Amino acid sequence: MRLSQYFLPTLRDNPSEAQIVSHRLMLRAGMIRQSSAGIYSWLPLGFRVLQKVEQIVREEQDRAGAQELLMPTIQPAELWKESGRYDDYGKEMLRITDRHEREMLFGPTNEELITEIFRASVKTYRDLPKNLYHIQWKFRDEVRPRFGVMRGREFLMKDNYSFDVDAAGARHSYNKMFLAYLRTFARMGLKAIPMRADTGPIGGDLSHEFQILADTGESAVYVDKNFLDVDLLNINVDYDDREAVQKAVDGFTSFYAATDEKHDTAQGEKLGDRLVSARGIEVGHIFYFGTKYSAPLKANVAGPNGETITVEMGSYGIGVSRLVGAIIEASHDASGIIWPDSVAPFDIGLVNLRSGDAKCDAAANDLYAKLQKAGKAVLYDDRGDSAGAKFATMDLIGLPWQAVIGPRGVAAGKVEIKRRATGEKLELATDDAVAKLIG
Ligand code: 5CA
Repeated sequence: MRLSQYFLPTLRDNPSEAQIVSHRLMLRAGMIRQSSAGIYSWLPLGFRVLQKVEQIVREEQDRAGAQELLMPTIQPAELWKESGRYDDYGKEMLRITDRHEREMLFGPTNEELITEIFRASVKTYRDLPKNLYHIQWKFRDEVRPRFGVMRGREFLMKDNYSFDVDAAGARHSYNKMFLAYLRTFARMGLKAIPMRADTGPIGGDLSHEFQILADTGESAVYVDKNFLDVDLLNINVDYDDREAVQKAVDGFTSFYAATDEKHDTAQGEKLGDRLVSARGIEVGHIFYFGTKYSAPLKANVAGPNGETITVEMGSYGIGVSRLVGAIIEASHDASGIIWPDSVAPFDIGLVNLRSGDAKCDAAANDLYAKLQKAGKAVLYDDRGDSAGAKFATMDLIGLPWQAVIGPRGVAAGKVEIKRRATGEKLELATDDAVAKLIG
């Protein structure tokens, strides 16, 4: 993509409304634009990152045996009356009346709707277990939307729902999601810490939140320092092996980690100076709530002896749009964003220091073509701006690699490449630079 043609409305100055670094950088890098409080448009650069994050979430869900579907954003109020949550949910729920005076709502979550889909078609224990997910926009009329996409009113969530015949099966479904979550966040370069948590309006008695440590986090959290050294990138448990999965989960939960509401001061004190008290950003939350929805909504199946079994359920959420902000909170410096390779909007930023100069243009066009041919996503700054402005833009938008073409390098047949994360620079012959950049 040539930057001269790309829609990248960057800002030079810090927008005064943004209180935290990820919000500031998302606005300055032209990733999002607010349309009303807590509601954002995703501009091309931001949308590419959102899609990358979504795809990692999708791959890890699929790997763990969940199946993707897509439910609507607008739901009928009747279902929520059946579960008893219509009144409980209060003002956070956006209630809508259609032209026929039917009560509808913009879904804040989907337990009711998925349970209705399930009960309409699954009638026997033989069809279980099932785990269904979607990635869909939610609306919660938060009292205090803030921090950009971190606490929005409209936000993108991956939510899935497991259905099992018994508690042991449901526990296995929960455990698989637990491990899938650790893998998901690790692939985005994040260390997400599973913490025992409150269940709030979703309900149930077993629940973990996945928290990223960051000073700007909304939750106070406590964690055993030793957890921070645990390798989360190489979790390779056979998801069908119930015992192995349980053992792995037991291993991760053996470290003390709790949110404020669940913090046990006595247990914390036992850790001595191993206890880290910090702030956290909740990027995921999983729940096992048994028959809380399946009982009132009558999601029953026939058992082996014709008996009626009310299915055991769990639900599992990931804040997909929030993650984009959380990744920036975890990975930035004074000059801008530093994208982990796995979620970067483009792999390489190509800077032509003297656009319009025949030799520089030829060298830049050649490198651009070669990198694209090798399957790399390249953002090519072919504009007539000053070198300083071009470097500042590249640092701000945080692509993992920068490749710089200038008159001096062209004369010597060289390209300078820079790794954004470390600042390390190498001057290489064009073919060596291509080899390095395509990895
Ligand atoms: N039904 C359950 C699980 S599917 C549920 O709704 N859980 S939740 O309320 O914890 O939300 C799941 C995730 O969505 C949270 O962990 C958080 O990362 C994200 N999230 C929740 N509220 C917001 C919000 N207002 N803005 C951005 N992300 C949010």
